[in-house]
Amino acid sequence: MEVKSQMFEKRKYFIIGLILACVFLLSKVSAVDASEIRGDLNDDGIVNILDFVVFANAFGSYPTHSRWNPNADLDNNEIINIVDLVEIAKNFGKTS
Ligand SMILES: [Ca+2]
Ligand SMILES: [Ca+2]
Repeated sequence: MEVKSQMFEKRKYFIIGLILACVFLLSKVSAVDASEIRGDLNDDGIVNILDFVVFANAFGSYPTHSRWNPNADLDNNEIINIVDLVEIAKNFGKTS
């Protein structure tokens, strides 16, 4: 059970990394016009890898879940999923 859980965690982070790489590359060719930084989950003024760590910890959670983080729910649909990840990736590297 424990080994299975660890394998799931590793696979989850691998998939998130793969998606991030794809989205990051796609964001390089599309213009992003945002007046504020969406995706700065730790509120340090820049969207970087630390925000992805915050996101990864909340990934798959919902309001009553123990890992729920409302800051990571960028589309306010009460679940932390790939749509929220795309919003973070779009603003990767931006500063306030
Ligand atoms: Ca940040
Ligand atoms: Ca969401």
